[in-house]
Amino acid sequence: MHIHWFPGHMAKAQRMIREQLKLIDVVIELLDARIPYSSANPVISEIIGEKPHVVALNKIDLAEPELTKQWMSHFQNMNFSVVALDAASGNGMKNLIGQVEKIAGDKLAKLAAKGIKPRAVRAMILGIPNVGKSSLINRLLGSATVRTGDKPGVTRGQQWIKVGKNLELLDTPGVLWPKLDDQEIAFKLAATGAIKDDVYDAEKVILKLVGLLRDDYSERLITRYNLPLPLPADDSELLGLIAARRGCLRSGGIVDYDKAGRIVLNEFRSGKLGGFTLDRPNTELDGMSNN
Ligand SMILES: Nc1nc2c(ncn2[C@@H]2O[C@H](COP(=O)(O)OP(=O)(O)O)[C@@H](O)[C@H]2O)c(=O)[nH]1
Ligand SMILES: [Mg+2]
Repeated sequence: MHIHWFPGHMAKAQRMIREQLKLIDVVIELLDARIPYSSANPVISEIIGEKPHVVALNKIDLAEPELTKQWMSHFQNMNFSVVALDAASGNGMKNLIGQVEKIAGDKLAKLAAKGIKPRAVRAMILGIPNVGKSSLINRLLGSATVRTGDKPGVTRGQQWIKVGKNLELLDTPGVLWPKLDDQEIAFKLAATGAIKDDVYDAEKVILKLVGLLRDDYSERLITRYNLPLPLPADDSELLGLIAARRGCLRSGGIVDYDKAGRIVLNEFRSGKLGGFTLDRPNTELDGMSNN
């Protein structure tokens, strides 16, 4: 499951981001609202240091609203700026810009007090793959008035996007690696699509997902696939039932577990089975060393 992130890659990514952060006033840390703990980089606080940052919970349209609220309170209680986003539809964008400008305003006021001329606030987005960084940047590009040209210090080809009155956003996000060594987290990353489908054992992930749906969301499962009660305790057997309901059969009437599994995974990821939040603030709180 860990093929894409060698220690060398991580060191390089970290070095590049640290270099860019020198130019940045505010960091936007993008997390997946379905897994705010599991989608956080393991050393994010080390990378960001003292720099002000806004935690942005993205994909709220795919999460459970009640748990998103709890996560928001959790971050607020820790004195973080936090916003809820749906970068696909653009929901929450204004709020994000407002929060970034607000916390950057404090910093600019300090600079002004030292006699430094007022200037636009510079922000950059950090997050693990697939969390929605490009979607967010495209959204903000849509509302941008000017794309400012290349400036010294920024890698060639990178630009500042002028968003709103006083905000400039680096048009290239910092790509962070996810937490790699915890199998429970790896499962959540795979199930939500943060880890590419070809680098994990799909069968295992799907069976575990089916089990999770049975244990914690049985009503949705029963309704969606019109399943008879009681649900089998065995995950494969349950997947077999779903396969039968969806007509997933190979020639000769052999159950196509693979096809049924992909249907469940896709419907889980796309919201057809409802919203899911797999990390709970109460449970994950102790592990939240990074935020
Ligand atoms: N439902 C939903 N999908 C999103 C949201 N933000 C991004 N996506 C989708 O998530 C996938 C990964 O997004 P992308 O911006 O490429 O992520 P990146 O790897 O961090 O740049 C794409 O299929 C997006 O359409 C969101 O808020 N809601
Ligand atoms: Mg991207």
